[in-house]
Parts: sequence; structure tokens; C-alpha cells
Amino acid sequence: MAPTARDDAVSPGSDPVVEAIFDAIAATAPTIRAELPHRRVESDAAENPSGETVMAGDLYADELLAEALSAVEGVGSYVSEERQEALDAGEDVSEDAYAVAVDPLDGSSNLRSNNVMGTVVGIYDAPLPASGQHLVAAGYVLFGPITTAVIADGDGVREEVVEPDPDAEHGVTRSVVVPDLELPAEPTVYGFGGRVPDWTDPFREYVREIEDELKLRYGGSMVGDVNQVLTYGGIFAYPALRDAPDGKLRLLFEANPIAYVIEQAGGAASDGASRILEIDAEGLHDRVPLYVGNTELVDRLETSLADD
Ligand code: P6P
Repeated sequence: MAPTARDDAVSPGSDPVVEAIFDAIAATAPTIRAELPHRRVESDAAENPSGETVMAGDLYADELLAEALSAVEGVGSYVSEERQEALDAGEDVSEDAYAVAVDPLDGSSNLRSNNVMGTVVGIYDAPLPASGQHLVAAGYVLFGPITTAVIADGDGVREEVVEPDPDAEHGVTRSVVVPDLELPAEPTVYGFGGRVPDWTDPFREYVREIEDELKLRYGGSMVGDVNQVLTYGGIFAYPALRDAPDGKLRLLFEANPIAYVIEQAGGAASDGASRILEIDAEGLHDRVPLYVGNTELVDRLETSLADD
């Protein structure tokens, strides 16, 4: 079995800078959520560095998170899906400061349809771009019926409910509701992005097998769909497509953080051939195919694609 993020974990909550980063992200969650009803339109801004439409909510969340995270002592740089270049936070990442990579509002296209979305974060101990081997922690906030945070910052994964609390230190209370979140052994759901005609033949063969075994759960936001897999067991993928062999999701602020969380929850994360966390990043906005979930399902996927 290949090594996973769980193998080189440190004790949870042992790094005060990591704790401060998740405090800052949790503290922004109620403000971002409160603004969503007012920012459901496309922004006037040009496309983001990945060439995608930018919602007003994306820019608002990015500005809020950039300000909050670059102010955390021990954060050297802030990298975001919405920014071409890294934002220098004034500390030297090559020394002992962290680089934080964020998708400020993953799934923002769900704003118009009022479906779930969230904020994804990866905390790296090296200047970016860097491989997922440099992640020291990762997680996401999910704006669902309730606001939750899924955090992998050491040995395992925990789920917290995040609620506004004007009397609390950071204006929010964070209540751990699942202290040791693990992928269920028996998979139940699957969710695959992209259009069926754009899937490669080997992937379509694999999907045919999975369709006979699991229930379809696809909601159009990676954080929401991954949270279904983490809750019920199964597999999520935004696969390589015929006309987009690198898929859609970004390595630094979507695939790596999710791969880190899923591995620490006992699962696997692949680009279809190899472990996501071992992929060398060349640019800040590299895309990568992403297949994550129960190890047996990911292993079968890699075998199916290798038979191509
Ligand atoms: P599609 C959201 O825009 C996102 O980056 C991921 O959150 C999500 O998994 C994917 O794109 C959805 O893409 O093609 O289904 O709209």
C-alpha cells in the first residue's frame, strides 16, 4: 500500500500557526455566508486565471480571506484561484512561514441555483508551486444547510459546526461534531463531473461498473460532492476529458487539499495513474484529473485507465 498523508502526520492541533489559520478561515465563514444572497451575479471582472467566469461571491470571499490569512503571523504567502500571482504576506516561506493556497468559493456556479459551495484551503511548508508532499494541513468550509468545517491537521480528520457568536474570541464558535472522521468501509455514492460524451472510453467502462454498484450523488461543487463521499463512502471524480486531458480542477487549491483530507480519512486520491500528493506542480494554476474516495474504488479506476 503506498504511503499516505496519514503516515507522516503530526499530532493534531500541535501547530499554533495552523490553528490560527483555521481560526481565521472559520471567522470569515459567517460573513461570507451572509453576503452570498447579495453576490449571486457574475462579476464585472475578467475571467479568473483559469479562464472561468467569476461570480461576485468569488471576489468577495477572496478579498476577505486574503486580508484575514495574510494577517496571520506565520503565513508568508497567499495563493488563490482568483489571483494570477501569489500575494506576499511579508514572511519568508522558505524559512518557517507557511504558504496558504485557497479556493475562496468552490462551486460558486451553484450560487444561482442555491446549492452547496465552500472554501478549500491547503497549508504548505514550501513556496508555491509545490507538491502535495509539502502540505502540513488542509480542509474545507461547507456552506450547506449548516456551515461545517472539515479539518485534517494532524492524525486524522474532524468535522466541526461553525456558528456565529459575537461573544466568542473570533466571532464564531467551532464545535467538533465528529472527532475522527473516516471513510465508511462500504461505499454507497458516486459523483463524476464533465459530460458523458467527453469522457474517455476506459472511464466510461469504469462508470458502467460503478453505476451498477453505487447511487449517483453529483451536485456541481467539489466540496459538496466530496463531503457526500466522506460521509457515505464512495468515489468522486472530475476526470480527464477527451478535449481536456488535465481535467478541470486545480492541483494546488482543489486537488491537493482534498487528497490530503481523503487520505487522512483512510481513502485514496489519484490523477488516474499516480498519487495526487506526489505530483510536482509547475505553475500556480495547474489543472489535474482528480479521482478520490475508497481505496478499492480508486485502485479499480487506475486499473481501468491503465488498460487503455
Ligand atoms: P461542472 C466548481 O466550479 C468546480 O470547480 C468544482 O467545484 C466542481 O466539482 C466542478 O467545477 C463542477 O464542474 O463542469 O460540473 O460545472
